[in-house]
Amino acid sequence: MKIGFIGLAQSGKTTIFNAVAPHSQESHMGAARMEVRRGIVKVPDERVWELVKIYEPKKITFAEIEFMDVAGVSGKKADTSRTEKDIPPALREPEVLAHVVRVFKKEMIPHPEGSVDPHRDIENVESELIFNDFISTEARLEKISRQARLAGDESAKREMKTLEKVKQHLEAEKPLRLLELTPDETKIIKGFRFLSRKPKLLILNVGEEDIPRIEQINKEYAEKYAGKDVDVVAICGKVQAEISELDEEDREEFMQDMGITQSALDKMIHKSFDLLGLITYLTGGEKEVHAWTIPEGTKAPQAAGAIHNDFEKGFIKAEVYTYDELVKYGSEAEAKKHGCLRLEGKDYVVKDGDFIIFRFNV
Ligand SMILES: Nc1nc2c(ncn2[C@@H]2O[C@H](COP(=O)(O)OP(=O)(O)OP(=O)(O)O)[C@@H](O)[C@H]2O)c(=O)[nH]1
Ligand SMILES: [Mg+2]
Repeated sequence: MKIGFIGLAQSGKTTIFNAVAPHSQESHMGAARMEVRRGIVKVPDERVWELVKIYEPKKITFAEIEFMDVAGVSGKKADTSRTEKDIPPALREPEVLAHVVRVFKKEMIPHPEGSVDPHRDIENVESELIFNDFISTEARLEKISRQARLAGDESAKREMKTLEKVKQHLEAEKPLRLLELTPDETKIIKGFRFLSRKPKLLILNVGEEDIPRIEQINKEYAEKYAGKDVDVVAICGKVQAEISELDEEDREEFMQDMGITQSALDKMIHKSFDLLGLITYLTGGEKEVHAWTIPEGTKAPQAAGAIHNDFEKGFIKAEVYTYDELVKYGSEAEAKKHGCLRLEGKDYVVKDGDFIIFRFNV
């Protein structure tokens, strides 16, 4: 999974990126020549450590998330001279757009709009995403309308029809997250990677002085903005960056002193998993304990496919324990004795926290 930080200049994107992904690399993107920093982070998961105690494996593999410091927005929406080429390609890459919103005051640090106004910025960036999608849609429509007319190309006609629907929605200044599409239409527009269709996480970057009120602020904004494919997380980027530089032991104490209950990384990962409808199942043995990420609703054979194609193709059955029961009894054998082993077939929908042994045939 990829999470991309976007937001206005000086809103704290890099500060927060550094806090959650301290070991990152810089890379340059082709045409737009925009610098994008990337950092891969292991998804913290207590369950993995508990399984490690049981199996003492040679290898431990956590789920991973890639964070990207993309920037890429200006908060200027209807810039009529903008064309498809001005939209940074890196914006298309992430599955979740994390919009860093400046809430911290700090007069010394300039704001591109001359004043701190989080609600204005949230609306402007949303409008910009919508406008960018509008540009992409128009550009594509122009290109294929000729094709549809001249060659009587059926698939071009279908695409046009869907894009007209998309365009109308965007003209009404609504994000594509809110547009109902049929499975066919969804397939047609998938390749465009529309920006206003991506789940969005509003990251409220609050000042140090607001930490005591952070839950309250989170709630206020969530009431206004959270909804279909949008969620809100309030954090203090500056303090989170300081926390990330501390040793494990000092970290806990510092967080307690500051009145911070959960790290920014935990909050963001948790909400992003929810936005994308992702869950985790676990496998384990002497060789390896491994956390696997799959979309909610995935059936056993496809879940097995996350490990290897052959597991999916040759799927016979899944032996499933819940994580809780396995840890409670301390071993597969004990859990089995207590009747906790389930044999599941190809229609079984895998649950978050399932511990699975796949039986397959190749
Ligand atoms: N007081 C305070 N300052 C912050 C906070 N977050 C970021 N800053 C400061 O704001 C300034 C801009 O932060 P950056 O993280 O560089 O912002 P950015 O969004 O990456 O900026 P650009 O890459 O230039 O667009 C820096 O001086 C940070 O120290 C915060 O939570 N509190
Ligand atoms: Mg930056």
